Amino acid sequence: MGQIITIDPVTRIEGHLRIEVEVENGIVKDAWSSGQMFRGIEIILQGRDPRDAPLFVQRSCGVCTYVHYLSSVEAIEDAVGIKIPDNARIIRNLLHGAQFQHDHIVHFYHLHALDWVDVVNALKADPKATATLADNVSNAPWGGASYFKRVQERVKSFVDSGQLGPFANAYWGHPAYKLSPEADLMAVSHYIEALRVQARAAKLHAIFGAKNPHLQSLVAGGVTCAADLKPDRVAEFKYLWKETQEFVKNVYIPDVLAVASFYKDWGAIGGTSNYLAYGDFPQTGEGSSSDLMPGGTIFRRKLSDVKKMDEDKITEHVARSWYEGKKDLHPYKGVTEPNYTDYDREDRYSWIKAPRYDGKSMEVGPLSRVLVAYGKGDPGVKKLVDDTLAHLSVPADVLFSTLGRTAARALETVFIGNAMETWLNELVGNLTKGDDSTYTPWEMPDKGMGRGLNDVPRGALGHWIEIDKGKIKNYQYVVPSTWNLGPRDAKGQIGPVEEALIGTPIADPKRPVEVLRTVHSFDPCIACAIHVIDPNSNEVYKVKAL
Ligand code: NFE
Ligand code: MG
Repeated sequence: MGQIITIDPVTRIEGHLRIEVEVENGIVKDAWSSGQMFRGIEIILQGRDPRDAPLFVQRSCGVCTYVHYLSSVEAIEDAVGIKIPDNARIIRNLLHGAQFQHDHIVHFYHLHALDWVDVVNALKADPKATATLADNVSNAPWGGASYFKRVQERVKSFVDSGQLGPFANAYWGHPAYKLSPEADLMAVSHYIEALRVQARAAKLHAIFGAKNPHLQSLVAGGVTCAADLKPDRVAEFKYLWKETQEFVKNVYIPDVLAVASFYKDWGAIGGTSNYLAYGDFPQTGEGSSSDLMPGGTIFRRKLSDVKKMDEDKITEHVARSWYEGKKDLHPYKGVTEPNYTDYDREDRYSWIKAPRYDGKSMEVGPLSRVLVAYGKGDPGVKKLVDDTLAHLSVPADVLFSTLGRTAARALETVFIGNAMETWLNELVGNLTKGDDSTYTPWEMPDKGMGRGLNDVPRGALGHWIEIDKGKIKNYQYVVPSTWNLGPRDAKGQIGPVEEALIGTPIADPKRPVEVLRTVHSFDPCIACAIHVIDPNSNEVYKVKAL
C-alpha cells in the first residue's frame, strides 16, 4: 500500500469534506471522498404541508439557495399538474441565470484561483510590467502601474503582518505554481475586484426575488413579484446584468485563458468518463425539449454519441455511506435513515449517498452541460468551445480534465449570460402587449407524485415529492455535489471525484496542491450534497493537512 494523504477539512468549498488519496511513486493510485456532516432535511419534511418544502430545502445551502427553491416548486407543480404562465417561466430563468453569474465568478476567483495563483509570489512583480501584461490580456476598467502598485502594497501588508486573512491556508512557494510574478499580481487584483462584482451580481436576485440569499418570490403556480414587473425594475436588472457580463467577458474569460496557457498539462489530468446533464432554461412553455442547455448523457467520453437522459435510470446507493440498508433505490422510493459507523475505507465512509445512472457513476456540472451541448452540435456552445481550443492550440480531448472543467464553467457563464438579455426582452414584450400574468391558481390534491429536474451551477439537481392526504409522505433530493463527491456504490465502483484524482502527480505529499486543484474544479458543496450539523460527528476527523 502506498502512502495515504488526508486533507480534512478541505477549505475553499462549502461544507465539510475529507479527501484521502493513496500515493505511490508520486502518483495518486486510489482516492476516497467523504462528506463529514449529516443533514436531515429530507426527514424534517415528512408530514409537512408540501408548500413548506421549497422554503425548507432552500436552507440546505447559503450558496445555491435559489436552485433548491426552484426544483422543489417544480416538483410540486409536476405532482399537481400545474402549467405556469410564460412570464413566470422567464422570471425563473432570469433568476436562475443570475445564480450562474454569481456562483461561477465566486468559484473561479475566490474558491479556485489560489490553486493556480501564488499570492506571495505577486510581491516580486514589477507593477509597470504587470500593467502592460494586464493591457494585453484583458479589457478591465481598472489598471495602470500605480493601481497594481497599490494592490501589491495591500498584499504586502497582509504578508508582513503574518495574518494572511483570505489568503491563509495555501501552499505558497510550491513548485507546482507556474505563473510569473506579474501574472500572479494581476490575478490577485482581479480576486479583489471580483469581491465587489459578485456582490453586485447577487443584487440581481433581490430585484425579482426580494433578497439574496434565500429568495422569496416563487410559489407553486408561478411567481409573486408582479409588482416589480415595471420599467424601472427591469432597467435596474438590465444595468446590473450588463455590468456583470462586461466583467465576465473582459476579465473572467481572459483570466481563465491566461491561467490555462500556463497549465496546459492540466488538460490531461483530472478527467472522468461519464457525463450527465438534465438540461435547463426552457425557451418556451414546451418545457425541457426547449432547453437552452440541453440534457443528455455521454459514456466513456464518446462525444459523438450523446444519448437521451432517462430519469427512470437514476438510483441512489447507500452501501458505502452511513445510512441503513445496502440496496440502491430510485428517488421516488428513496429512504434516508442515518446510521453512523466508523470511518472505514473498506466499508462505509461518507454521509454522502452515491447516485448512479444506469448503474454508472456520472460527472455533472458545467463540463457535462458543455460536452452534451457540444456533442449535440449546439452552434453557440460549439463556437465558444472551438474558439477556446483554437486560442490555446489544444485538441478537444483536453476538455476531459480539470482544466476543461474550469474552462467549461467560464464558457457557460457567457453563454447563459447572453441569453439573459433575450429573456429580459421577451418579458418586456409580453408586458407591452398586456400579458402580465404571473400565477396559475391550483388546489392541493389528496395524493400525487412529482419531480423537479434542473441543471444548476454545480450540475444536475432533482427533487422528488410524494404527497399523501395533502401532506409530504416522502421527499428526496439528489444534488450535484452528491453525484460528483459521492463515495463508492454497492458494486465498489468509485465516484467521479475519486476517479478524477487517480493518476494525479503529487510533487510533495505534505503539500498536495494538485489534489486541491481537481477537487476544487468540481466546486463542491457538501451542505447541499448531504442535505443541522451534528456536533458529535464533527469530531471524527483529524486535521492532517490544510
Ligand atoms: Ni450548495 Fe448546489 C448548486 C445544488 S450543490 S451549491 O449549484 O443543488 O452541488
Ligand atoms: Mg437526497
